[in-house]
Amino acid sequence: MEVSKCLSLCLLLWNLIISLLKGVEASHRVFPEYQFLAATTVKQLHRTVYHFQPPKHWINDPNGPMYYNGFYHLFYQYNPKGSVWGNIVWAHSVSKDLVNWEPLEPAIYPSKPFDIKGTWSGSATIFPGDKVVIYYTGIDAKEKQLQNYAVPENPSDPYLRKWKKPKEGNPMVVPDNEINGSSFRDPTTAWQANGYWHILVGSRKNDVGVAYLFKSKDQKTWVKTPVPLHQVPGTGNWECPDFYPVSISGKTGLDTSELGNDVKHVLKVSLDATRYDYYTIGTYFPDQDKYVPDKGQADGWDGLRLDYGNFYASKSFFDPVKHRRIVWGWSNESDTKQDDVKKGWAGIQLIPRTVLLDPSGKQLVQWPVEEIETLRGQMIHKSNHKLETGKPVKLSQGITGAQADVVVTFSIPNLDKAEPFDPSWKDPQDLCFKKKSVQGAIGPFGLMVLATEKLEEFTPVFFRIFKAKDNKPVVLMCSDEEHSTLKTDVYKPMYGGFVDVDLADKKLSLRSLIDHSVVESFAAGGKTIISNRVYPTVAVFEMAHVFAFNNGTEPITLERALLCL
Ligand code: DQQ
Repeated sequence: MEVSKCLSLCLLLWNLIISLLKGVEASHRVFPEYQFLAATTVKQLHRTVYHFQPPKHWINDPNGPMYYNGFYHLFYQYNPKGSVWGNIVWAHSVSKDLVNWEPLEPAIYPSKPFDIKGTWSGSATIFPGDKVVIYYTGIDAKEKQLQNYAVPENPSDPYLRKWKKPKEGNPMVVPDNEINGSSFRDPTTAWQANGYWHILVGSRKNDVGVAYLFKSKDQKTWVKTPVPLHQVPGTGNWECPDFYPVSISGKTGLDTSELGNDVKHVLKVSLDATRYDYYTIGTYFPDQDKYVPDKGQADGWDGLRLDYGNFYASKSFFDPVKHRRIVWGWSNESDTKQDDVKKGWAGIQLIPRTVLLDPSGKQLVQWPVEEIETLRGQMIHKSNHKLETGKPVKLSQGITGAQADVVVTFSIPNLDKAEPFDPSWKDPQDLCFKKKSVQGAIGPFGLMVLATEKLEEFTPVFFRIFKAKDNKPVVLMCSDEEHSTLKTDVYKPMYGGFVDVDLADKKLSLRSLIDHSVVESFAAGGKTIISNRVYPTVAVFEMAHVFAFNNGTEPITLERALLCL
């Protein structure tokens, strides 16, 4: 074996071991004993109030989100028979506002030889003339993964309740000899360029993660290009690829087929081995069927992530009403399978986020859709509060912090005191670990959410600020689940990500969406995001509080805090 191949295989194995040690669940693991165990009761304690959840049972990937004929549609992977992964169908809900959802009957389920063992993830495309088509992965009787299509039975039904899988043209794409038929799935939304329609399908060639590119003139007969659109050695299987344009100068999202000088492209892949969503920003050359990440964009395990916490298998779509691109991501449970069966449910979709290119051009920024703000009721304001070392300040005076939208701005008077940053600290998650019990100069400071009065349980989301050799600040965002619950049998990771800000105004903002067992935190206007799934036992309902804290030696001011319920 060539040295480089051997090295990347070793890297893949090593990363797999790390993932397992970190508690990441292998994909598509079947728990036969629970798969058909329908829930008789549904436990409310950790159920969310304003996140997307069906009334019961298991959910995973968001599928085929779109806006069509007055409704937002969300399909998702669902087990109608139990609270673990299995028996997967495309469940379906519609909404007028992305907040209130109406459940409909499953849209796509195993019924044909080309999907008899499963209807897995995929995307929706609205072709010219308002022609809606869903591309999805079917599992055949031999467990081979095929790409199929489905169309509405009645396109003038705004609910698009019933879907058919036409005989003609199905299965749509079967794996050829080059393709690994057991890792070939999750077709993207189609886009048009150079007179052809294009889709990507995620896959791997041994340890090389691959996005195969298929082209079609008629949207039905697809031909694989000689070279994949993109591939990266050592990254393992690529699931749920997403490929879309972002505007360099604009503040609006772009339709999937948009091209031009003002456009960059984003390639997002969900890495099966780590269960995180990574992306690069780059240039798409439609005439060469090639995508090249920009210089400096790490391509793979060290790459940018849409979310540095519990978020996977995301999918975006263009909303023509508000001219925005919206991304949905799935957040898995991190309790035990037995807990999930007892709860009668597992999995949520995180709040949909608008996604734009950051003005730096180096990363994306995401922000909860504005509709979520219509849920705001009672508000509590606090301003100009000095956060003294070791003296947390309660923000949720007199109200519950179990479901809240918290927006805070910290100001950091003295950046000069920041500790030096060691350039060998490449991995933010490791750095959060390394500094776990270290009092810094600037930080840790941030929020403690889902916290009991006496802090027996709490989930901290916080910053540490360092100073690089050129005196530029390096901002680290962490979240440590160790004290999130008194329960001992749940996965309690430490998450971390760097936040690319220059702190010229000496201010750093944080927004946390708290909803009983989920906390989604957006730093610096959505440059870095960490989502947690946590299971407090005492910090629940009226007993859940929100604190601002500073455990660094240097003073921090809580300049503005807004807590809305
Ligand atoms: N989940 C689906 C697959 C996809 C994976 C099956 C990602 O199509 O690759 O439920 O979570």
